[in-house]
Amino acid sequence: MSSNVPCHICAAPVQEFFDFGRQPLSDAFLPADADLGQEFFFRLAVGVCESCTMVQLMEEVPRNRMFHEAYPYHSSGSAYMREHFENLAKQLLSTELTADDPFIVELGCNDGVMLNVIAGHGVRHLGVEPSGGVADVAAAKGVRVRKSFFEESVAKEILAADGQADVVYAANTLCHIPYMDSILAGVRTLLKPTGVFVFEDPYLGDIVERTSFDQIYDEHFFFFTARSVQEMARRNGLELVDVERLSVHGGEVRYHLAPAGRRSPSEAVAALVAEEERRDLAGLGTLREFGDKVMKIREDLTALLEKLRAEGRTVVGYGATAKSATVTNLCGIGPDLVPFICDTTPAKQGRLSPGTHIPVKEPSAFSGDYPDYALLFAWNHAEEIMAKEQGFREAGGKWILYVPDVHVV
Ligand code: DWN
Ligand code: SAH
Repeated sequence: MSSNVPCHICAAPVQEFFDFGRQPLSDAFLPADADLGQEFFFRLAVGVCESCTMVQLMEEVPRNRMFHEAYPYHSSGSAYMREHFENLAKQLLSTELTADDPFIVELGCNDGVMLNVIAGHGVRHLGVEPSGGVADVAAAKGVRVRKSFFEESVAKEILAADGQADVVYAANTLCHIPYMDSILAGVRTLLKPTGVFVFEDPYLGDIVERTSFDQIYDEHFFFFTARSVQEMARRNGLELVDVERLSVHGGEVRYHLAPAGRRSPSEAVAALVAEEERRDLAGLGTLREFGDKVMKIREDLTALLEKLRAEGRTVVGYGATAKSATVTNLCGIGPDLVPFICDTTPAKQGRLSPGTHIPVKEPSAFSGDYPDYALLFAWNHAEEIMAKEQGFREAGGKWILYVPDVHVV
């Protein structure tokens, strides 16, 4: 175990608390004829900063390996998430975007799931998205996109071309970016003094409470809390002024940051920081206990899958999520236990899952001949998927879930 990695926020030592071992890139689905010997692996381990309490990965994967032309995740793949982002867009339009000719910049706009609503209202906007394929999908919807990684130099160019922004927004993107100083300097450069930086990401409090360890993978570098975000903001001339708990993706928090001294922090901020303190959320004891629970899930899940195989039952994976790479690689689940995973994403179909090489197939492979059990890797979309797949239940099928523990429904 190494404990001398400097924190990406404050440079104090980061204390490692869990090692997932050798892991592949979670969204690197391989062509069926790929040279498997060439696959990229890294050591996935997490630690907590002794000083600012930010939970983060111990090793960083170069960004171009993860986010590129063929990045396969399309945000619009879930009806529930489309609705979530439509609601957020409407909320911003009626609160922060009411000045004359307002301007909003979104970091990691992906396929335009949020900005296409803003564009539909004729509001000035710009998406900054390095993954070319999904950026093209956004552009085809009428979203104005710049294909690049957001960082300070890019913020200066946007400022020169478009002027200051009323809102900078990022969903499930800020936690992907280790070079936070450059990002927050860029946000400060771009924001009007009266503007706001709003971002939402998986919440460490929910990950620990539900043992949703599969939120930990290459792309997710930081695991935020109100306390660590407060410190991160303070170091960069910003202030945490509001927090909202969200139920999407298994539990997130939406943070609102304003230039320091410009807005008064809401009571919700102090309340969440106090709750984290009470739970000792960033304490090594709490985090090591989380690690013990992960090992218990690993043991229970492999035992269940091996038992079902011995009984001659069929099990199919549902949702080739980025999260599933952590689960399958940690538990050693390959095609011998789960012969295929079905997924609606064309860019994943016909390919092999990273590291464990489970074939990914179209949803028709599932509904054409229902298995006895479906292992729900997309558990964060359980409600939507179970409603859609009622036929599976009616045919006697059962869902296997592994969060917060291994259970069958
Ligand atoms: O943070 C991230 C989140 C927002 O998206 C990224 N780093 C990568 C990605 O993570 P993920 O792949 O774990 O996200 P989801 O949203 O849990 O992925 C759902 C997967 O399941 C997609 O591949 C689409 C698929 N799916 C399906 O086959 N049928 C989804 C639904 C709703 C369905 O009905
Ligand atoms: N906002 C979407 C997409 C999340 S996936 C949603 O919530 O569903 C994370 C996205 O961040 C990817 O599309 C990836 O290309 C993008 N990304 C990664 N690094 C980035 C950076 N430095 N600037 C802007 N976007 C980035």
